[in-house]
Amino acid sequence: MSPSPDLQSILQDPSLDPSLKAIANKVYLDQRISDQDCLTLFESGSLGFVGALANTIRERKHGHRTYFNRNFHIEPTNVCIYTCNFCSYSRLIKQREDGWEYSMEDMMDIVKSYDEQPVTEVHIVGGVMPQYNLAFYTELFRQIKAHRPELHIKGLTPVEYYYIFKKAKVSYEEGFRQLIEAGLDSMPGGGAEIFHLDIRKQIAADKCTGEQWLDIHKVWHQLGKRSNATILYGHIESFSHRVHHLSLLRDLQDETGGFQTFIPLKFRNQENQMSHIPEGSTVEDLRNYAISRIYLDNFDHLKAYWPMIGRTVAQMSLSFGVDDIDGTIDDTTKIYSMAGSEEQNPALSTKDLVKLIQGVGRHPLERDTLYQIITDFTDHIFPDEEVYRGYTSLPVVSS
Ligand code: V47
Ligand code: SF4
Repeated sequence: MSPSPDLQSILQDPSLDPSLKAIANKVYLDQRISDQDCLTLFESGSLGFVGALANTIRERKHGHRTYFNRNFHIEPTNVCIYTCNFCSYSRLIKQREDGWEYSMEDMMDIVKSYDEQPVTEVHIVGGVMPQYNLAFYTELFRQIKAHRPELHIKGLTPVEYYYIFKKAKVSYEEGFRQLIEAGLDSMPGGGAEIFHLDIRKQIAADKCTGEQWLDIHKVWHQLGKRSNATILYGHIESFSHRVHHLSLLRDLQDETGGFQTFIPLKFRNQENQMSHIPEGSTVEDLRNYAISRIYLDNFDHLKAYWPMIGRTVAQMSLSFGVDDIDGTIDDTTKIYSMAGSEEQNPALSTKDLVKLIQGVGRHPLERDTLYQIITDFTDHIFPDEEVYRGYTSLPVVSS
Protein backbone atom coordinates (compact mmCIF):
# COMPACT_ATOMS: atom_id res chain seq x y z
CA MET A 1 0.00 0.00 0.00
CA SER A 2 1.37 3.45 -0.79
CA PRO A 3 2.16 5.83 2.07
CA SER A 4 -0.59 8.16 3.19
CA PRO A 5 -0.41 11.78 1.95
CA ASP A 6 0.54 12.76 5.50
CA LEU A 7 3.73 10.74 5.36
CA GLN A 8 4.56 11.99 1.88
CA SER A 9 4.20 15.61 2.90
CA ILE A 10 6.31 14.96 6.01
CA LEU A 11 9.11 13.56 3.87
CA GLN A 12 9.04 16.66 1.68
CA ASP A 13 9.09 19.12 4.58
CA PRO A 14 12.45 20.99 4.37
CA SER A 15 12.16 22.25 7.95
CA LEU A 16 11.89 18.81 9.54
CA ASP A 17 14.66 17.82 11.94
CA PRO A 18 17.01 15.36 10.08
CA SER A 19 16.79 12.65 12.74
CA LEU A 20 12.98 12.72 12.59
CA LYS A 21 13.11 12.70 8.81
CA ALA A 22 15.35 9.62 8.91
CA ILE A 23 12.78 7.86 11.10
CA ALA A 24 9.94 8.88 8.76
CA ASN A 25 11.97 7.47 5.88
CA LYS A 26 12.34 4.14 7.68
CA VAL A 27 8.58 4.00 8.16
CA TYR A 28 8.10 4.90 4.48
CA LEU A 29 10.38 2.00 3.51
CA ASP A 30 8.72 -0.31 6.06
CA GLN A 31 11.97 -0.71 7.99
CA ARG A 32 12.41 -1.30 11.71
CA ILE A 33 13.31 1.71 13.86
CA SER A 34 16.08 1.45 16.48
CA ASP A 35 15.86 1.97 20.26
CA GLN A 36 17.56 5.34 19.77
CA ASP A 37 14.95 6.28 17.15
CA CYS A 38 12.23 5.34 19.62
CA LEU A 39 13.78 7.56 22.28
CA THR A 40 14.03 10.40 19.75
CA LEU A 41 10.32 10.04 19.01
CA PHE A 42 9.44 10.16 22.70
CA GLU A 43 11.70 13.18 23.26
CA SER A 44 10.94 15.25 20.19
CA GLY A 45 8.23 13.73 17.99
CA SER A 46 5.21 16.03 17.89
CA LEU A 47 1.76 14.50 18.15
CA GLY A 48 1.07 15.29 14.49
CA PHE A 49 4.34 13.70 13.38
CA VAL A 50 4.12 10.44 15.33
CA GLY A 51 0.39 10.23 14.57
CA ALA A 52 0.98 10.40 10.80
CA LEU A 53 3.64 7.69 10.98
CA ALA A 54 1.57 5.43 13.23
CA ASN A 55 -1.55 5.86 11.10
CA THR A 56 0.39 4.87 7.99
CA ILE A 57 1.49 1.66 9.72
CA ARG A 58 -1.98 1.02 11.11
CA GLU A 59 -3.58 1.39 7.69
CA ARG A 60 -0.88 -0.73 6.05
CA LYS A 61 -1.59 -3.53 8.50
CA HIS A 62 -5.35 -3.21 8.90
CA GLY A 63 -6.80 -0.54 6.62
CA HIS A 64 -9.81 0.84 8.49
CA ARG A 65 -10.47 -2.45 10.25
CA THR A 66 -11.05 -2.02 13.99
CA TYR A 67 -11.56 -5.01 16.22
CA PHE A 68 -13.58 -5.58 19.36
CA ASN A 69 -14.88 -8.62 21.17
CA ARG A 70 -17.74 -9.56 23.46
CA ASN A 71 -16.32 -10.45 26.82
CA PHE A 72 -16.90 -10.21 30.53
CA HIS A 73 -14.51 -10.07 33.44
CA ILE A 74 -14.25 -12.06 36.62
CA GLU A 75 -12.11 -10.46 39.29
CA PRO A 76 -11.83 -13.23 41.92
CA THR A 77 -10.79 -10.77 44.63
CA ASN A 78 -9.81 -7.15 45.10
CA VAL A 79 -7.53 -7.95 48.03
CA CYS A 80 -3.91 -8.72 47.28
CA ILE A 81 -0.86 -9.87 49.21
CA TYR A 82 1.36 -7.72 47.02
CA THR A 83 1.97 -4.05 47.58
CA CYS A 84 2.08 -2.41 44.16
CA ASN A 85 1.91 1.28 44.98
CA PHE A 86 -0.16 2.18 41.92
CA CYS A 87 -2.87 -0.35 42.64
CA SER A 88 -6.04 0.36 44.55
CA TYR A 89 -6.33 -3.36 45.36
CA SER A 90 -3.19 -3.69 47.48
CA ARG A 91 -4.26 -1.23 50.17
CA LEU A 92 -7.28 -3.40 50.95
CA ILE A 93 -5.23 -6.18 52.49
CA LYS A 94 -5.19 -4.09 55.68
CA GLN A 95 -9.00 -3.91 55.67
CA ARG A 96 -9.76 -7.26 54.12
CA GLU A 97 -13.38 -7.14 55.24
CA ASP A 98 -13.99 -4.17 52.88
CA GLY A 99 -13.06 -6.22 49.83
CA TRP A 100 -14.53 -9.25 48.09
CA GLU A 101 -13.15 -12.77 47.81
CA TYR A 102 -15.34 -14.85 45.52
CA SER A 103 -15.83 -18.55 46.04
CA MET A 104 -15.85 -21.01 43.14
CA GLU A 105 -19.62 -20.95 43.30
CA ASP A 106 -19.73 -17.14 43.16
CA MET A 107 -17.58 -17.19 40.05
CA MET A 108 -19.65 -19.89 38.39
CA ASP A 109 -22.73 -17.79 39.12
CA ILE A 110 -21.10 -14.93 37.21
CA VAL A 111 -20.36 -17.26 34.29
CA LYS A 112 -23.95 -18.56 34.34
CA SER A 113 -25.35 -15.03 34.38
CA TYR A 114 -24.05 -14.75 30.76
CA ASP A 115 -25.76 -17.94 29.59
CA GLU A 116 -28.16 -16.16 27.28
CA GLN A 117 -25.60 -13.71 25.95
CA PRO A 118 -23.34 -14.12 22.92
CA VAL A 119 -20.06 -13.50 24.75
CA THR A 120 -16.99 -15.34 23.47
CA GLU A 121 -14.43 -14.65 26.19
CA VAL A 122 -14.07 -14.50 29.95
CA HIS A 123 -11.14 -12.44 31.19
CA ILE A 124 -10.09 -13.57 34.68
CA VAL A 125 -7.68 -11.44 36.67
CA GLY A 126 -7.57 -9.90 40.12
CA GLY A 127 -5.58 -9.81 43.33
CA VAL A 128 -3.28 -12.59 44.52
CA MET A 129 -4.46 -14.45 47.64
CA PRO A 130 -3.31 -17.84 49.01
CA GLN A 131 -6.66 -19.59 48.63
CA TYR A 132 -6.54 -19.03 44.87
CA ASN A 133 -3.91 -21.67 44.20
CA LEU A 134 -3.16 -24.01 41.30
CA ALA A 135 -5.76 -26.54 42.45
CA PHE A 136 -8.41 -23.81 42.76
CA TYR A 137 -7.82 -22.39 39.28
CA THR A 138 -7.59 -25.84 37.70
CA GLU A 139 -10.99 -26.67 39.14
CA LEU A 140 -12.47 -23.28 38.19
CA PHE A 141 -11.34 -23.60 34.56
CA ARG A 142 -12.64 -27.17 34.45
CA GLN A 143 -16.06 -26.07 35.73
CA ILE A 144 -16.26 -23.14 33.30
CA LYS A 145 -15.49 -25.42 30.35
CA ALA A 146 -17.91 -28.07 31.57
CA HIS A 147 -20.63 -25.42 31.68
CA ARG A 148 -19.76 -23.58 28.45
CA PRO A 149 -17.09 -25.36 26.40
CA GLU A 150 -16.77 -22.75 23.65
CA LEU A 151 -16.12 -19.83 26.04
CA HIS A 152 -12.49 -18.74 25.66
CA ILE A 153 -10.69 -18.44 29.01
CA LYS A 154 -8.17 -15.60 28.99
CA GLY A 155 -6.86 -15.97 32.47
CA LEU A 156 -4.31 -14.78 35.01
CA THR A 157 -0.93 -13.19 34.51
CA PRO A 158 2.68 -14.13 35.31
CA VAL A 159 2.11 -12.45 38.69
CA GLU A 160 -0.36 -15.19 39.66
CA TYR A 161 1.48 -17.92 37.76
CA TYR A 162 4.80 -17.21 39.44
CA TYR A 163 3.08 -17.38 42.84
CA ILE A 164 0.86 -20.43 42.30
CA PHE A 165 3.44 -22.54 40.48
CA LYS A 166 6.03 -21.84 43.17
CA LYS A 167 3.56 -22.76 45.92
CA ALA A 168 2.58 -25.94 44.09
CA LYS A 169 6.28 -26.72 43.52
CA VAL A 170 5.84 -27.25 39.79
CA SER A 171 7.80 -25.87 36.84
CA TYR A 172 6.16 -23.27 34.58
CA GLU A 173 5.74 -25.99 31.92
CA GLU A 174 4.09 -28.45 34.27
CA GLY A 175 1.80 -25.82 35.82
CA PHE A 176 0.69 -24.66 32.38
CA ARG A 177 0.10 -28.22 31.19
CA GLN A 178 -2.32 -28.77 34.08
CA LEU A 179 -4.12 -25.50 33.43
CA ILE A 180 -4.32 -26.04 29.67
CA GLU A 181 -5.79 -29.46 30.27
CA ALA A 182 -8.36 -27.85 32.55
CA GLY A 183 -9.34 -25.30 29.89
CA LEU A 184 -7.03 -22.27 29.99
CA ASP A 185 -6.82 -20.80 26.47
CA SER A 186 -4.75 -17.62 26.55
CA MET A 187 -2.98 -15.16 28.83
CA PRO A 188 -3.85 -11.47 29.20
CA GLY A 189 -1.14 -8.84 29.26
CA GLY A 190 -1.25 -7.64 32.88
CA GLY A 191 1.48 -7.51 35.47
CA ALA A 192 4.14 -6.15 33.12
CA GLU A 193 4.09 -2.59 34.56
CA ILE A 194 7.63 -1.31 33.90
CA PHE A 195 10.28 -4.00 33.53
CA HIS A 196 13.27 -1.83 34.45
CA LEU A 197 14.35 -2.70 37.99
CA ASP A 198 15.02 0.93 38.99
CA ILE A 199 11.31 1.67 38.52
CA ARG A 200 9.86 -1.74 39.31
CA LYS A 201 11.40 -1.76 42.77
CA GLN A 202 9.69 1.57 43.50
CA ILE A 203 6.22 0.74 42.19
CA ALA A 204 5.89 -3.06 42.33
CA ALA A 205 8.66 -4.24 44.62
CA ASP A 206 7.44 -7.64 45.73
CA LYS A 207 5.76 -9.36 42.81
CA CYS A 208 7.45 -11.21 39.94
CA THR A 209 10.31 -9.38 38.25
CA GLY A 210 10.30 -8.21 34.65
CA GLU A 211 12.61 -11.08 33.77
CA GLN A 212 10.22 -13.62 35.34
CA TRP A 213 7.27 -12.02 33.54
CA LEU A 214 9.07 -12.43 30.21
CA ASP A 215 10.22 -16.01 31.00
CA ILE A 216 6.67 -17.08 31.83
CA HIS A 217 5.32 -15.64 28.56
CA LYS A 218 8.16 -17.35 26.71
CA VAL A 219 7.26 -20.77 28.12
CA TRP A 220 3.59 -20.10 27.35
CA HIS A 221 4.43 -19.24 23.74
CA GLN A 222 6.65 -22.32 23.46
CA LEU A 223 3.60 -24.39 24.36
CA GLY A 224 1.98 -22.93 21.24
CA LYS A 225 -0.23 -20.47 23.10
CA ARG A 226 -0.91 -16.76 22.61
CA SER A 227 -0.79 -13.86 25.03
CA ASN A 228 -0.92 -10.07 25.27
CA ALA A 229 1.52 -7.54 26.70
CA THR A 230 1.05 -4.26 28.54
CA ILE A 231 2.99 -1.31 29.89
CA LEU A 232 1.84 0.84 32.80
CA TYR A 233 3.03 4.29 31.79
CA GLY A 234 2.80 7.90 32.85
CA HIS A 235 4.03 7.88 36.45
CA ILE A 236 7.68 7.96 37.61
CA GLU A 237 9.25 6.26 34.62
CA SER A 238 11.34 8.12 32.05
CA PHE A 239 11.11 7.76 28.29
CA SER A 240 14.21 5.53 28.33
CA HIS A 241 12.47 3.16 30.74
CA ARG A 242 9.61 2.92 28.25
CA VAL A 243 12.03 2.19 25.41
CA HIS A 244 13.74 -0.49 27.52
CA HIS A 245 10.34 -2.10 28.18
CA LEU A 246 9.28 -2.03 24.53
CA SER A 247 12.66 -3.35 23.45
CA LEU A 248 12.41 -6.44 25.71
CA LEU A 249 8.94 -7.13 24.33
CA ARG A 250 10.06 -6.73 20.71
CA ASP A 251 13.00 -9.08 21.32
CA LEU A 252 10.80 -11.77 22.85
CA GLN A 253 8.30 -11.39 20.04
CA ASP A 254 11.13 -11.88 17.50
CA GLU A 255 11.96 -15.11 19.29
CA THR A 256 8.50 -16.61 19.82
CA GLY A 257 5.90 -14.66 17.80
CA GLY A 258 3.41 -15.47 20.57
CA PHE A 259 2.15 -11.98 21.43
CA GLN A 260 -1.04 -10.86 19.76
CA THR A 261 -1.68 -7.40 21.13
CA PHE A 262 0.12 -4.61 22.95
CA ILE A 263 -1.98 -2.63 25.43
CA PRO A 264 -0.58 0.58 26.92
CA LEU A 265 -2.23 1.20 30.30
CA LYS A 266 -2.34 4.80 31.48
CA PHE A 267 -1.52 5.29 35.15
CA ARG A 268 -4.56 6.51 37.11
CA ASN A 269 -3.96 8.07 40.47
CA GLN A 270 -7.04 7.61 42.67
CA GLU A 271 -7.17 5.47 45.81
CA ASN A 272 -3.59 4.28 45.68
CA GLN A 273 -0.17 5.01 47.19
CA MET A 274 0.83 7.13 44.18
CA SER A 275 -2.03 9.60 44.32
CA HIS A 276 0.42 12.50 44.63
CA ILE A 277 1.71 11.81 41.11
CA PRO A 278 -0.28 13.75 38.50
CA GLU A 279 -1.81 11.86 35.61
CA GLY A 280 -0.50 12.44 32.10
CA SER A 281 -2.31 14.36 29.37
CA THR A 282 -4.35 13.03 26.48
CA VAL A 283 -1.67 14.27 24.09
CA GLU A 284 0.87 12.07 25.89
CA ASP A 285 -1.52 9.11 25.73
CA LEU A 286 -1.91 9.50 21.98
CA ARG A 287 1.83 9.99 21.48
CA ASN A 288 2.46 6.85 23.50
CA TYR A 289 0.04 4.81 21.37
CA ALA A 290 1.58 6.14 18.19
CA ILE A 291 5.20 5.51 19.21
CA SER A 292 4.34 2.00 20.42
CA ARG A 293 2.76 1.30 17.01
CA ILE A 294 5.83 2.59 15.18
CA TYR A 295 8.37 0.70 17.31
CA LEU A 296 6.59 -2.66 17.79
CA ASP A 297 6.67 -3.66 14.15
CA ASN A 298 6.28 -7.35 15.02
CA PHE A 299 3.05 -6.94 17.01
CA ASP A 300 -0.06 -7.34 14.89
CA HIS A 301 -2.37 -5.35 17.14
CA LEU A 302 -2.41 -2.28 19.38
CA LYS A 303 -5.29 -2.01 21.82
CA ALA A 304 -6.80 1.00 23.56
CA TYR A 305 -8.51 -0.19 26.70
CA TRP A 306 -11.51 2.15 26.68
CA PRO A 307 -12.61 1.80 30.33
CA MET A 308 -9.33 3.38 31.31
CA ILE A 309 -9.03 6.26 28.84
CA GLY A 310 -12.71 6.86 28.13
CA ARG A 311 -14.70 6.57 24.93
CA THR A 312 -13.64 9.82 23.27
CA VAL A 313 -9.91 9.22 23.61
CA ALA A 314 -10.49 5.62 22.49
CA GLN A 315 -12.07 7.02 19.31
CA MET A 316 -9.17 9.42 18.79
CA SER A 317 -6.64 6.64 19.35
CA LEU A 318 -7.91 4.93 16.18
CA SER A 319 -6.00 7.58 14.22
CA PHE A 320 -2.85 7.10 16.31
CA GLY A 321 -2.05 3.46 15.60
CA VAL A 322 -4.76 1.66 17.57
CA ASP A 323 -6.79 -1.02 15.76
CA ASP A 324 -8.53 -2.72 18.71
CA ILE A 325 -10.72 -1.35 21.47
CA ASP A 326 -11.22 -4.44 23.60
CA GLY A 327 -14.66 -5.65 24.46
CA THR A 328 -18.13 -4.95 25.64
CA ILE A 329 -17.06 -5.62 29.27
CA ASP A 330 -20.45 -4.93 30.84
CA ASP A 331 -19.41 -3.36 34.14
CA THR A 332 -17.56 -6.45 35.38
CA THR A 333 -14.19 -4.83 35.97
CA LYS A 334 -13.44 -2.64 38.94
CA ILE A 335 -9.67 -2.21 38.71
CA TYR A 336 -9.92 1.04 36.77
CA SER A 337 -13.03 2.57 38.25
CA MET A 338 -11.37 2.13 41.65
CA ALA A 339 -8.20 3.80 40.36
CA GLY A 340 -10.10 6.82 39.02
CA SER A 341 -10.62 6.15 35.33
CA GLU A 342 -13.07 8.02 33.11
CA GLU A 343 -15.50 5.13 33.16
CA GLN A 344 -16.99 4.55 36.60
CA ASN A 345 -19.33 1.81 35.39
CA PRO A 346 -17.70 0.49 32.27
CA ALA A 347 -20.30 -1.07 30.03
CA LEU A 348 -20.77 -0.66 26.32
CA SER A 349 -23.23 -2.68 24.30
CA THR A 350 -22.23 -4.07 20.93
CA LYS A 351 -24.28 -1.30 19.33
CA ASP A 352 -22.41 1.35 21.35
CA LEU A 353 -19.05 -0.09 20.35
CA VAL A 354 -20.01 -0.33 16.69
CA LYS A 355 -21.28 3.26 16.71
CA LEU A 356 -18.14 4.46 18.46
CA ILE A 357 -15.96 2.93 15.73
CA GLN A 358 -18.21 3.92 12.83
CA GLY A 359 -18.37 7.44 14.23
CA VAL A 360 -14.74 8.03 13.24
CA GLY A 361 -15.02 6.34 9.88
CA ARG A 362 -13.42 3.03 10.81
CA HIS A 363 -14.81 -0.44 10.14
CA PRO A 364 -15.96 -2.37 13.21
CA LEU A 365 -15.30 -6.11 13.27
CA GLU A 366 -16.32 -8.36 16.08
CA ARG A 367 -13.50 -10.84 16.66
CA ASP A 368 -12.87 -13.75 18.96
CA THR A 369 -9.86 -13.71 21.29
CA LEU A 370 -7.58 -15.07 18.56
CA TYR A 371 -8.74 -12.43 16.03
CA GLN A 372 -10.93 -14.67 13.96
CA ILE A 373 -13.73 -12.52 12.60
CA ILE A 374 -17.18 -13.27 13.96
CA THR A 375 -19.21 -10.43 12.42
CA ASP A 376 -18.27 -7.62 10.05
CA PHE A 377 -20.22 -4.53 11.14
CA THR A 378 -18.69 -2.21 8.52
CA ASP A 379 -21.94 -1.32 6.79
CA HIS A 380 -24.20 -2.30 9.60
CA ILE A 381 -26.92 0.18 10.43
CA PHE A 382 -28.97 -0.51 13.51
CA PRO A 383 -32.69 -0.40 12.74
CA ASP A 384 -33.47 2.54 15.00
CA GLU A 385 -30.90 5.06 13.85
CA GLU A 386 -28.84 6.80 11.20
CA VAL A 387 -25.09 6.32 11.35
CA TYR A 388 -22.92 9.41 11.12
CA ARG A 389 -20.32 9.04 8.36
CA GLY A 390 -18.86 12.55 8.30
CA TYR A 391 -15.20 11.68 7.74
CA THR A 392 -13.00 8.67 7.12
CA SER A 393 -10.40 9.34 9.77
CA LEU A 394 -9.81 11.93 12.43
CA PRO A 395 -7.73 14.89 11.25
CA VAL A 396 -4.15 14.56 12.48
CA VAL A 397 -3.49 17.24 15.07
CA SER A 398 -0.21 19.09 14.76
CA SER A 399 1.52 20.41 17.81
O1 V47 B 1 -1.23 -5.22 35.55
C1 V47 B 1 -3.54 -1.47 38.13
C2 V47 B 1 -3.02 -2.15 35.73
C3 V47 B 1 -3.36 -4.24 34.92
C4 V47 B 1 -3.69 0.67 37.87
O2 V47 B 1 -4.71 -8.54 27.95
C5 V47 B 1 -3.49 0.10 36.63
O3 V47 B 1 -6.54 -8.00 26.95
C6 V47 B 1 -3.53 2.17 35.66
O4 V47 B 1 -3.57 -6.06 32.21
N1 V47 B 1 -3.69 2.80 36.83
C7 V47 B 1 -4.38 -5.36 34.77
N2 V47 B 1 -3.41 0.83 35.52
C8 V47 B 1 -5.29 -5.14 33.55
C9 V47 B 1 -4.71 -5.69 32.27
C10 V47 B 1 -5.54 -5.76 31.03
C11 V47 B 1 -6.63 -4.93 30.87
C12 V47 B 1 -7.38 -5.05 29.71
C13 V47 B 1 -7.10 -5.97 28.74
C14 V47 B 1 -6.02 -6.82 28.92
C15 V47 B 1 -5.73 -7.86 27.90
C16 V47 B 1 -5.21 -6.71 30.07
O5 V47 B 1 -4.03 -3.08 35.36
C17 V47 B 1 -2.28 -4.40 35.95
C18 V47 B 1 -1.79 -2.97 36.08
O6 V47 B 1 -0.83 -2.69 35.11
N3 V47 B 1 -3.39 -1.23 36.82
N4 V47 B 1 -3.73 -0.31 38.80
C19 V47 B 1 -3.78 2.09 37.96
N5 V47 B 1 -3.91 2.74 39.14
FE1 SF4 C 1 -1.87 -7.19 43.42
FE2 SF4 C 1 -1.85 -6.89 40.78
FE3 SF4 C 1 -2.65 -4.90 42.35
FE4 SF4 C 1 -0.08 -5.56 42.30
S1 SF4 C 1 -1.28 -4.74 40.56
S2 SF4 C 1 -1.31 -5.16 44.16
S3 SF4 C 1 -0.20 -7.77 42.04
S4 SF4 C 1 -3.67 -6.84 42.12
